[in-house]
Amino acid sequence: MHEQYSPRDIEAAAQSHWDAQKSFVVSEQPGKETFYCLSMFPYPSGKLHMGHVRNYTIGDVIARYQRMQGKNVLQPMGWDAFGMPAENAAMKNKVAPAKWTYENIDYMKTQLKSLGLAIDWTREVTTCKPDYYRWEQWLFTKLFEKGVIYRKNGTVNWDPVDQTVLANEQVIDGRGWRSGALIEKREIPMYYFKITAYAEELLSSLDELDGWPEQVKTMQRNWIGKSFGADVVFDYDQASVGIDGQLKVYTTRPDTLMGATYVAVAAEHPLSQRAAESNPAIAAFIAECKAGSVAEADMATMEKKGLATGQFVIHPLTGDKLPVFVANYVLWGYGEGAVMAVPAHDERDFEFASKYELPIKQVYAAEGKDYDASQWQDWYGDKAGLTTLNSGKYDGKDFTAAFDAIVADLEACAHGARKTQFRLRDWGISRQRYWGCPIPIIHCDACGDVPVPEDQLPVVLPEDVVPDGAGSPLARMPEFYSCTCPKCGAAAKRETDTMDTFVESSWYYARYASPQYTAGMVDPAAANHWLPVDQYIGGIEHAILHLLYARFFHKLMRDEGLVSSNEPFKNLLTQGMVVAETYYRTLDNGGKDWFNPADVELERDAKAKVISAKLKTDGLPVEIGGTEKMSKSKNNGVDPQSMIDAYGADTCRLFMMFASPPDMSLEWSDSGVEGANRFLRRVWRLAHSHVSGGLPSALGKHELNDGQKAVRRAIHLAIKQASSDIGLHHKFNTAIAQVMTLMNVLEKAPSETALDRSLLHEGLQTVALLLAPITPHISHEIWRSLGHNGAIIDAQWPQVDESALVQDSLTLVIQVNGKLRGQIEVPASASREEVEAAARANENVLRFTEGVTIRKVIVVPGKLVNIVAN
Ligand code: ANZ
Ligand code: ZN
Repeated sequence: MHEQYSPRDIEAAAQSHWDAQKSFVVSEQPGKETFYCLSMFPYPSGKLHMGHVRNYTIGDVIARYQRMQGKNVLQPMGWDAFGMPAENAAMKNKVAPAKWTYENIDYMKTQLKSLGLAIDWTREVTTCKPDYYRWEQWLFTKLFEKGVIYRKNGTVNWDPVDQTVLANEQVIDGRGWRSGALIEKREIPMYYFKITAYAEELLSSLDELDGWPEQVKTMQRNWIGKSFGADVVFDYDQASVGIDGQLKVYTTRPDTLMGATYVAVAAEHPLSQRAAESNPAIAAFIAECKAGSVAEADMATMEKKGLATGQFVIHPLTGDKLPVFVANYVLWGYGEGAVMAVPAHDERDFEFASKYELPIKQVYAAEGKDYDASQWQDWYGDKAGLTTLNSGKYDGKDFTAAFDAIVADLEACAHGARKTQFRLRDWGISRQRYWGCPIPIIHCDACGDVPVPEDQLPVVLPEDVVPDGAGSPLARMPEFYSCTCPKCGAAAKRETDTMDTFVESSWYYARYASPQYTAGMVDPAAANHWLPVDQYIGGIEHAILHLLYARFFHKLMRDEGLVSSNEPFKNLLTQGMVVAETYYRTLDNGGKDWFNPADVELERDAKAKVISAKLKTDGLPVEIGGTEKMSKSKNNGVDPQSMIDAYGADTCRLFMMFASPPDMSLEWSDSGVEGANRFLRRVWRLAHSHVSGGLPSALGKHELNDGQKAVRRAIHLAIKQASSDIGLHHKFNTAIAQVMTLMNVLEKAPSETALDRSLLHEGLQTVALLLAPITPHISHEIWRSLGHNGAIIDAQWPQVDESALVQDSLTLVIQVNGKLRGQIEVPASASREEVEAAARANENVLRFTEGVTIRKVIVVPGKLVNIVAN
């Protein structure tokens, strides 16, 4: 063991040991308990960022800990390699997305390796490679034949200048991100996964996921959005509409039907279309609605607008005539594309009715409360404790009674019916982009859409193409799209759209079980051996779509007989963000110029509080902008590589795990990193000075003196606490704090006698073992130096010796009426009565209770005694 802690050397040595031993290559071992630990795979954007490092370190700590529990641990890694950034980089640098992607993968792989992750690299999966996506295409053809995938028209953002379809995030304030042109909505044929057929199961099986954060399950539930309501049918007013007919609306609040004062329909609704024929203002309004983004978030915040169509419909219960409006807040893709508006009790209707001065009719009241339009929220949402009014025969009812009575009457006159529906839409997966998995369909004039036969898969994406931003290059490559129909042999055209990249990330976790399998998507035996994933770790930003799609795919694969479980991820850990301070100067135009923390020097007061900041290059002040998620836009990212290069992977890992619990945000701090490094140097120094005195004999059943007992107790207390912190709660930060406490004890412990040295040996061994999942390299080296032949990677997690925890005597704090009045020493085995008696006999207690009566004695075992007296 060298005197100096040199991470570069010991990390290289540990990593080559693991490589040579193939330490992390796993295979199925019947009878041995498995643990599948998976971190969300990265998009190969160029280099690792701090969020990746945090994610993969958390996963690695869990994987290594589980291995030390004696389990057969699978921890794989791969690349979510299709996607838009590669196309953008291609346009900018004139290099093919494939080349850019593969180069990034090479570099990022060396970065991941330098972190010392316990990954089975023989299972690496790269989603842009044909051996992966061919199985995605295979499943697509199967599902297409089953009708689980179908084709229909969908709405996309169309950039009329670039002549291309844009993703939602490429539309900024209604304009194309490159061209600046106003975006139009267009209807084009697309392929859809019928995820709605699984809506009920996706919802109900959330209840089985005990190992998922409640918050994530709630987000999924809301996204699936099961609602209980009714369809309500309004007859057309023949005179104003011009024809006989019926308008159907979906409502979750049929109980408020008596408060409906108008109806509103979407721009695409037949009633709007009909009105537009004779009314140019309506036609113009409809055109305006069709422009703009299709993103749902924008729909929620935009200003409510509409026009009266001049049409009326008949209220099914009162016979009143209600005006029909066309309104931009009514979505065509939801319910019936029409709403009965109840402005007194619905936020959107209230905003609309107030703007257009439409009647607002209150149909609910709380006892003793008058309706106040400015406080209408009181009447919306919270239905508990309200009763109906202004509702004729339905007056005086609570929500459920009003709901049931009104729906019963609607059903009786065939003008409505109870209905449950989901907010979840089918998943449109067609993308008019080049760098994605080709959709395996051939269009034949005679036979229609024909799935590519299995023996012609994969449909290979050419990799040497440089896109130019003007539509999909595949659509301009006859060598790609010209083909013959597999059914009739006539000339046909291959589909040139590619799949949403969420498709690849929906099943990669299953492919890892048998990544080289050539006879199918997964080898069912291997998949069922490893799945479901025991621990999945990733960012909260994937709480909805990725996790929902992966859960959906798991059920699709189950129904194909490929896996036998119902859910892919048993336990989920959503890690917090990595945040850092931001610094800026305000520019003349009001914009901000952001400076990287590395380029800023801080001035601190005596209490180390930052009082000002200046730029290193010019020495002039910069503003402090507060902590934010590390991002390019705020220029507050810290490159993990610079930290690894400067301090080594172990320091980096230790800092990440110590700075905060994994599900909380982690604030970057240079001093925190330095502190982590200092601690590792202390560990090293103690280990070095210990082993340079020669290795002691093993600790036998010796008589320990009181001081030695205290040391041994500290060792086993650290084991006990760290085991529950890591194993039960994933609180790596407090586990590390336990090791730090132990180190304080060990550094002060005497090392004169052989027994002292044996005890220190046990202590250092424990430090190495407890730190092994977190800082595996330094643990590897110290373990070796402590005289072990086997590597620490094959060692078991340490066991608590309960006898070492037993204390002969305890020191208890004594309070009188909550105020500290002294301490007593009692035998550890003392009963509650004995403790109380000792406390009452204490001279301070006697002094402070003189002249008053002791009313109560509260004993908190092991901690304190409080005497209540007055
Ligand atoms: C009357 C009413 C009264 C409503 C009230 C709400 C509160 P969720 O819960 O998301 O399922 N709605 C129905 N179809 C719509 C569409 N195509 N575009 C916009 N809004 C639509 O939403 C159901 C509610 O959303 C329905 O219940 C309807 O407004 C509205 F005090 O009907 B409600
Ligand atoms: Zn054909």
